[in-house]
Amino acid sequence: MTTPDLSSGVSTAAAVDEAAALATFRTMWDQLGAIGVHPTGTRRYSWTDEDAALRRWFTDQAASRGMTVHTDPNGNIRAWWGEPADGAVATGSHLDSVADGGKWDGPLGVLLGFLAVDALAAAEARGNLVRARPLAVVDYMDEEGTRFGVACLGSKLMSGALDPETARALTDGDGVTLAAAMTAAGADPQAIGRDEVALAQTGAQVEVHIEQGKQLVGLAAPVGLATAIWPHGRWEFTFTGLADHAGTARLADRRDAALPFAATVLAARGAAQDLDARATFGRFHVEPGGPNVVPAKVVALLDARAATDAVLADLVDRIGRAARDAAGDHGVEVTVREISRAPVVDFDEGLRDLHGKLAAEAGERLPEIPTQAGHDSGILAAELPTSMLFVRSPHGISHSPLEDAADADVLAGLRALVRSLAVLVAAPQDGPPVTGRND
Ligand code: HGY
Ligand code: MN
Ligand code: MN
Repeated sequence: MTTPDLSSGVSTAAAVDEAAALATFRTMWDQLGAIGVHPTGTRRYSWTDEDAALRRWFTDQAASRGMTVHTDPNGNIRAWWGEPADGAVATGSHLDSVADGGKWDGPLGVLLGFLAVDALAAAEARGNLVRARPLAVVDYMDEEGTRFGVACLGSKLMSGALDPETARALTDGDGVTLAAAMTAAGADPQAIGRDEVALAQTGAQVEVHIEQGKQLVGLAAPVGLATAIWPHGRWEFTFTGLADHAGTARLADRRDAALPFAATVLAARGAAQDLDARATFGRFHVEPGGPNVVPAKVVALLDARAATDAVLADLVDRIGRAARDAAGDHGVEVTVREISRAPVVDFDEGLRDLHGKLAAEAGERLPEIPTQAGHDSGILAAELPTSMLFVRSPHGISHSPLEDAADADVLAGLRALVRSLAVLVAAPQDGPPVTGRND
């Protein structure tokens, strides 16, 4: 395993004017905060008016830095510092959100990507950085999967992990397909799919993200380095019973679809507890949905995650069995359908080694931590070297308006990003920006 030469003045190339960076961060933050933010939380969903506003904000940020913007066929948008070329370095994250989410999950990585360009451009102007390859700040399309149910849509399409035909047919809560939503937004759904150009142009990717837990609080560290992502996925459970009168139908005669669903929610919690895993039914709907009608149908999405692929399989199997048993007890039918599944991800050892060495040289701590959250960098790890830097979240709460980060921790994340990008963009063009992939 090798990493780029660190002997050539990384500290001068990676110097950050922290007061200026913080001022810029606040301005960008305020502009972004005007888009899709409601009293109950952030709602930024793919291919909506808010999504278009986010893209305009991104384009304006790029233009103000003299960067050119390209949107790839999968709707991922890149701001280029330098001419697009194979083997470029990428950073960034996503601007979409969960339903009534926070402001940090995703945007932090995009904002710090632009701030990193500011710092590196200043270093170049001082003569402290000789850039050998371009840098792209990326906003990946629909990371959360809030609208169409499948997470990391942009990176899964880009890498070929999701079949384009399947993707085009995904529907939102109103029955609008991804294809129709893209068309309405002026994009071409027929062009989606594995993108050899974007893959070749992404020589390595470093993503900064808010930590979505309390590991860094426990470690008293402002920034951490991701080691691995737990395997995870989504499964649709459909319970089908029979509608009847909520007053006159005798209990013994009912085929109430909500009953086995309720039992399955509890069983999922028990199985997750037993296996030290996670299982959540966060989205479900009841049909016909009348207050005085026995539920005829419940359609529910299970989000399940575990430390290994085998434990995840066991977890989903246990929950499926519990659903079938409970359905049988209540005269209800149940079907289980896998919507998506991502295997375990081990982030690139060459990049991890680079981040660790640079942190040590700078005298800063960079503890290594695994995560249970999914990310575009996890999807792309199957194709190219990727890594993730996590910024401490003071309460550990995420996918909630309570998401937060302290200024000092944001700046620590920026320093960690800039010193790594300074090395990567200076890496000679006759090879990859970093070697030591996990293959
Ligand atoms: O759901 C996730 O793990 C991520 O935050 N998209
Ligand atoms: Mn998220
Ligand atoms: Mn995220």
